[in-house]
Amino acid sequence: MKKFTCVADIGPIDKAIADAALIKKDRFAFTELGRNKTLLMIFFNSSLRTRLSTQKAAMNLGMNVMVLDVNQGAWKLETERGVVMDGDKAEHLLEAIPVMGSYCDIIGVRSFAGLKDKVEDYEEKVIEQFIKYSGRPVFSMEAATRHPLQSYADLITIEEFKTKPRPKVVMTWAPHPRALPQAVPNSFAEWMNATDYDFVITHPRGYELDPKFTGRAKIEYDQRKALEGADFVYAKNWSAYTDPNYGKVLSTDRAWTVDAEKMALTDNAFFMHCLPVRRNMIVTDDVIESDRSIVIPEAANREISAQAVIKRLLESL
Ligand code: AN0
Ligand code: CP
Repeated sequence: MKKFTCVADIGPIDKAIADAALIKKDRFAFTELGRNKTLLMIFFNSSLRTRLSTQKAAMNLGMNVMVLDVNQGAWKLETERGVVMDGDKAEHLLEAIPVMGSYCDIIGVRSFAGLKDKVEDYEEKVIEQFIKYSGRPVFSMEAATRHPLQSYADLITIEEFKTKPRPKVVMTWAPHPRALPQAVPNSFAEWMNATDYDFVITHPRGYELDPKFTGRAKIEYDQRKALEGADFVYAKNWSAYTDPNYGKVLSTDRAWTVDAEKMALTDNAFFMHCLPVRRNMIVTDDVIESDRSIVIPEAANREISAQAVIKRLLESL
């Protein structure tokens, strides 16, 4: 595997699940693989889980790790070609990328959608430039349209907790005060569509996602109806995708908050969220603290998905 930005890169889903299980059994079984190899993690945006779990995963594989927060201490980067650089940006991404590539063997990039220009976001301009110009295998630590390490961890978590071969998984939109990217829901949908689970998406009208990601999912606008009989409830906020509202918050209606009354409609479902989560906007305290909430094991599986991905990239060097 030379890059990891989407579900297609990981190949057969059963193999991805088996790889993760193998790592989980003994995460230190491959410490020689990464010896004298360096991972560079580049963050254009904040992170808690991705930063720590990916670094830990690389250390489990015996790698050295460097982390750069581009917006803290590095030169401000210009990303457009043809710009007369007489403003506050001191360096161009087109030099910065190959320079960063020269110091490492593998690169992880976090670069969220700007939510201003849909075409630019959905072209994945930043991570695609890293793939093109770094000369190194590149993996996404959440790019503009997908968060595949999260979705892979979500898949591992569902596999661990499911009690029937074909669980009903419901992804529900929930309110949030700020505009968030569609990367997490796009990616979750893409990975769920690679399984044979019964997959349902529910959201208010106007929050339709790109059909390229939602694929075979059933779209149900009535949240209560969608939740009936669910085995897993996956809550997430996202901003509008469809024109002319791209990147906008259309609603903060707390009638969509996941609470105990909604969870009672499910088949004693597990509650999932990628975190960070805003309590009593997305989910109530009692639901996230309940014994059906699996947000902590879900986050812990980020170490496993990252390790499975970095292992495959190391094997390709
Ligand atoms: C980000 C998002 O929704 O994409 C990261 C989630 C992993 N969330 C926030 O910015 C709160
Ligand atoms: N879930 C997730 O990616 O969390 P961070 O933004 O904290 O990395």
